[in-house]
Amino acid sequence: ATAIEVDTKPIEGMRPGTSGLRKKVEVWQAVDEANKNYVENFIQSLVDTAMDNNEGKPLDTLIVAGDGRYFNNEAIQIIVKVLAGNGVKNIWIPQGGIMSTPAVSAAIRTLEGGKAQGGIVLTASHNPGGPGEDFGIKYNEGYGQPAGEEFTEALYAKSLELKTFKTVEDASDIDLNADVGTTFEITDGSTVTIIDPFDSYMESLKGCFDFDGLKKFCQRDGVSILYDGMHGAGGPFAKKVLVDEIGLPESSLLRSDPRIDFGKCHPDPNLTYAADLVKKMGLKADGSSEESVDFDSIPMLGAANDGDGDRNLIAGAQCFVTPSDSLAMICDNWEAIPHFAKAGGPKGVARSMPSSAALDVVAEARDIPCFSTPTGWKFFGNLMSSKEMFDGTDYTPFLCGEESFGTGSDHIREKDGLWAVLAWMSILMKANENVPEGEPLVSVKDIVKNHWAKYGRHFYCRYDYEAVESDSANEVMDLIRDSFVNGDVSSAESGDIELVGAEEFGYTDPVDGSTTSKQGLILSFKYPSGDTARVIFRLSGTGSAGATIRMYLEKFEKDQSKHDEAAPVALKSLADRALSLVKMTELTGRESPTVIT
Ligand code: VG1
Ligand code: CO
Repeated sequence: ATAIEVDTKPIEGMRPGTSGLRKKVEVWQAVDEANKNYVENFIQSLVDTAMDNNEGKPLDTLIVAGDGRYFNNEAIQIIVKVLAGNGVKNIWIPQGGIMSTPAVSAAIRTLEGGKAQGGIVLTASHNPGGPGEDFGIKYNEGYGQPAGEEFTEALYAKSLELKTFKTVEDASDIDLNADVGTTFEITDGSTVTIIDPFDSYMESLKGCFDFDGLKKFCQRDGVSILYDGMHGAGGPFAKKVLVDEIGLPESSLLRSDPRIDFGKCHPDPNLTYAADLVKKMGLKADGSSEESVDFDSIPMLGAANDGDGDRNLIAGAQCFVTPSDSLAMICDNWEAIPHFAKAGGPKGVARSMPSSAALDVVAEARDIPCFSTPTGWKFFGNLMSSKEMFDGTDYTPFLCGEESFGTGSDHIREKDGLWAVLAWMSILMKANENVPEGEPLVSVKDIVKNHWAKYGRHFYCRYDYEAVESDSANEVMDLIRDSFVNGDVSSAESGDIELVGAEEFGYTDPVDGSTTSKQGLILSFKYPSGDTARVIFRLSGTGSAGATIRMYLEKFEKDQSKHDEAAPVALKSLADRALSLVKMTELTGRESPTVIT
């Protein structure tokens, strides 16, 4: 085929958000004439930006893969042509077209010695897929990390000025199911190669965990695991790891075949959307226990991953582990994870600002440097790659996480759903090391309760108000900013729980000094008892229509006798107080949140 240049018009609205650009699939499909060449325009802007960062030269090697949602394969075919038109020499596509986001990150880092300069990932992550639902594209750079804001802003600027895109003429479609190693010559200078989706990722996980030990542990009486793939891209990877390698029975896997519409489910692994798994773990949707179920009949560990396999939900029998707690507990139990144990513990840990301070408490006790970053995995990349910031040695393992069910380490540069599952399996294995055969095993619940007893509990939950009209959402944010951050907290209407502080979070990257502002409005409260709490308001950057307001609630409780309450109950009065202060119902018309996680 031959490369050609085609005239096009700029299309508004291509500014990537927290993690790539997400739109209704019909926008990408250019159902409306106004969106003609939508995919081509976006990819051309992306390639132009990547070439600018490559001294203006065409890229040598790129990976293109997606989470398998509706329009995945059609988009791959279009993108291959645009990349070939732009002279990208090697285009690597996984067999079947599907890879989880963490697997793409791993492949960028290590496949053929880390030859890929980046990866184009077709996913809208935890957003639903199928006609009428979401499709998305994001870009990961050379270390496997999501492109930062400098890149995405440059891409956006280019998209507004685009006059032409490059593609090829008379090229036939690639057979995505061809054998691994098959090559397709698109133009003289551009070849597609079908790669193995699993290799690099398996290698990176094996470097983190003791697979042989886990295999033995899983044969013990009383050890059983349930994994819910939510019909996303994580399923086939879970099968490889949990069944083929670790030897768990196939019945450990639920919904692990990828489907274009995720079986019509919302592939977001939380208490609401992973309802079946949550029930099987003896839990109710508010995270409290279903006491009528016999504890011993419930699997030891339950886990779910999202559409692109980078998020995780962790639960034990009758015990939901909040993501913020999970992160703190993984940190405190680093001895159980070879990747950390080899270095005498993680050299640093980080969490997104709205995640709870449970991690900070552990990091302080264990003398590990701890960072708080804006929301989105791209902000962890620099910290994870900076050896100099720590002890300068080559091996500087790092642990990161977000309250939004994202956990991972520096083995790759994305959050990693299966990594979190293996981390918890490893913690359970270590906790049961000295428990004799026939004795009751240490459960997730035991580990969680002991942790709280030692460090205190950070009650945590998040209210999401989805698809709010953008103007009303902005009014809520402006009210907080004007009245409390720039105004005076003492002007707040009085109430039982006193508003004592307000600030807007901004971040300066400690590695490259880049700054990011307006990353969340933080309200600090004081109870009559003297207890303190905080509530954060943020607008989501991953939606595809209207605005989503997130309200994050957190309250620390040292007193062990109060640890058994369900989080939404413990935080109800704080939530009511904050909602009334920000006039949520008045400004948005919403009486209650869309989901509470
Ligand atoms: C959300 C989460 C954020 C996460 C992002 C991408 O962003 O809050 O923590 O990194 O999704 O996750 P926002 O801007 O909507 O709050 V994924 O699994 O959707 O790539
Ligand atoms: Co995701």
